[in-house]
Amino acid sequence: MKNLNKSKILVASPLLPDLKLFEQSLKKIWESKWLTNNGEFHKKFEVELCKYLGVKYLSIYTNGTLPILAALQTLKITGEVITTPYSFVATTHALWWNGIKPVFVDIDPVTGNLDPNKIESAITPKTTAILPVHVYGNPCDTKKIKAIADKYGLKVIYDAAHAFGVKVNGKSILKEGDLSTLSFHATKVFSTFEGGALIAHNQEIKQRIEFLKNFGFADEVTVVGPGINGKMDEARAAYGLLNLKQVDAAIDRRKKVAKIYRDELKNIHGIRYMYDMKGVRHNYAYFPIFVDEKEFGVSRDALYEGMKVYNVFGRRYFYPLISTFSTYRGLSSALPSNLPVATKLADTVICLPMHHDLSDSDVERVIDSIKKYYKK
Ligand code: T4K
Repeated sequence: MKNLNKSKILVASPLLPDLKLFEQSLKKIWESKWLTNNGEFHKKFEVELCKYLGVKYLSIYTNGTLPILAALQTLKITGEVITTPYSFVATTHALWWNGIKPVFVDIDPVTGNLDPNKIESAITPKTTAILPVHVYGNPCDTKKIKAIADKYGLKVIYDAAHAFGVKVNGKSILKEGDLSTLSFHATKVFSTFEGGALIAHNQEIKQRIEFLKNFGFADEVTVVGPGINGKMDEARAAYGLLNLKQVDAAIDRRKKVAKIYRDELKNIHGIRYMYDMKGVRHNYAYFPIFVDEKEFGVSRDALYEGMKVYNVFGRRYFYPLISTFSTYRGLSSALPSNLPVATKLADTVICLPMHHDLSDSDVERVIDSIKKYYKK
């Protein structure tokens, strides 16, 4: 292959602001000697994020896992929560750390999201909430989920870690549910090294979130609840402010990469990919393909390992399923027979390299590395 022995192409690459501009921000932080605890950059970053995302109440966090933990605390969720096994393990761990029993429900094969038609049969008297994930940035069927939640009096918390900037018919997906969470990890569409956010819909809830994010302090001498330290520091808030200015261009480039992948892979039998959804402004956070071994010619794992020979490093997000990990596999809802669609997606998925920094020739090399194994 012509591209053999070239540099590594990784599944993700961080969105980096101009270093000189970041140095200027750091200089200001040095001069102010104010490093964390709701400083000027932090305040400004929250305001600008609200504007960009089209939401009213948002709290930034030091990573994307803490907002899920904090969302469950904020709404005082207990008992059982219905969730997806097809996600990053942080989603379910947040329930476990809160002493909540996860109840896994199967997913929709087209979007990879929790299948709303399977939720009702998993509801028990102990169910208090639903925790879906907009996986790969694909919006969940929020209408159906809301109808079920309203019928049974359940809360809905969306893990929107992948859904930065995603809109449905012009409306931010983050406005759905009772609360939504974001991740700004280095591998995400929008990044602050590590970081995240919790999105609320009214001032009262936002205030509770603020207390809980700062150890429960309401003032110097009053602790109103069992809070944690979820605060983001000034350096990362400054970094985020700079990245906000270039995230749209990054999403545009991702969209172009997705188009090339789709055009080039459409005639390869045994490779399925996901399509844009009607009325959705996607962010192209990931580009998953699903390998049908019989049609394609080699197994998913053979392709995954084989691509590495050409220095192309995809990832099998989300394999293994969360429900197969030792903490969860004893749960009755974790039985593979309860999760046939999720099991199939997990067993066949490869997320191809997808980021703003891929050149056309990088994308071509990824495609070549797949074609190399076609019908082998
Ligand atoms: N909910 C959902 C649905 C999530 O997907 C996640 C995180 C969370 C919640 C929790 O949010 P955080 O607490 O993480 O903010 C990565 C990320 O660590 C994780 O944030 C993400 N989901 C998950 C899907 O992917 P790994 O273990 O696959 O990352 P790693 O270190 O293997 O990196 C992946 C690729 O990115 C590598 O090929 C190298 C490249 N990379 C990585 C880093 C860290 C870079 O180019 N630069 C970097 O700085 O989990």
